[in-house]
Amino acid sequence: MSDLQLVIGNCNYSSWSLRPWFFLAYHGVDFDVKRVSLFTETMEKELEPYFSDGKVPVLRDRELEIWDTLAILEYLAECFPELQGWPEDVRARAVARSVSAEMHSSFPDLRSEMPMNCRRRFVGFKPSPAAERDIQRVAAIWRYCREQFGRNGPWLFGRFSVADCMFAPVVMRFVGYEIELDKTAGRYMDTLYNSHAARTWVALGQAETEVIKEDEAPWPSEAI
Ligand SMILES: N[C@@H](CCC(=O)N[C@@H](CS)C(=O)NCC(=O)O)C(=O)O
Repeated sequence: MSDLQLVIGNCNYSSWSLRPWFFLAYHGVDFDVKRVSLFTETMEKELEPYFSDGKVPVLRDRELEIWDTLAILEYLAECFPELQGWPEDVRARAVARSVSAEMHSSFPDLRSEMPMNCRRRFVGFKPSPAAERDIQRVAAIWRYCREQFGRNGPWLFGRFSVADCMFAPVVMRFVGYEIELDKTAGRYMDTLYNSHAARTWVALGQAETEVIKEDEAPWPSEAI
């Protein structure tokens, strides 16, 4: 049993859960997972012992509980300095925090129109103008980070960082809703989606059988 326990929701749907899980899985950190089935009768009971107000993800480090994605990622970056959760350069780090905070607090139309659904392809999906604006903003962020700070590797800031974890669910969405992007953003998506951690998460989602009706976009889709 590990000192670290991460409480997550359904891998297929829980975009917030993916973020800290991705950090731990990418780095091969030893941690236990407690998975709860979102929006079921058992969910409330299972989350009762936690202080997080009925939401996932939650991280437990022995007796300490941390909730809310960005706070969990900040904590992990501090606990494992050797993993360099944030870029080393102060300017890159400031921008990494800006884009991570923007991801945490913005893109309402993208979120509501394109719920994460790792095991399906929404063929022919057409975003509304508002969601299209969110999509273009995300693509611009990826281009900006890659062009300004991405020289030392294929991730947003070269090396893998918390910022990549924050955008992982958006990559899942863009793949699922078949969103076409420019070359730079497209290459970044390939890097993330083809990483071992992302492939593992998608496989976990595919193996799940629960269907959350409210999280299914009203578009024709195909299973992958
Ligand atoms: N801002 C929170 C959002 C967490 C959140 O909304 N999680 C969803 C699952 S993806 C949840 O637990 N929903 C259950 C509910 O709202 O009752 C974070 O960053 O962790």
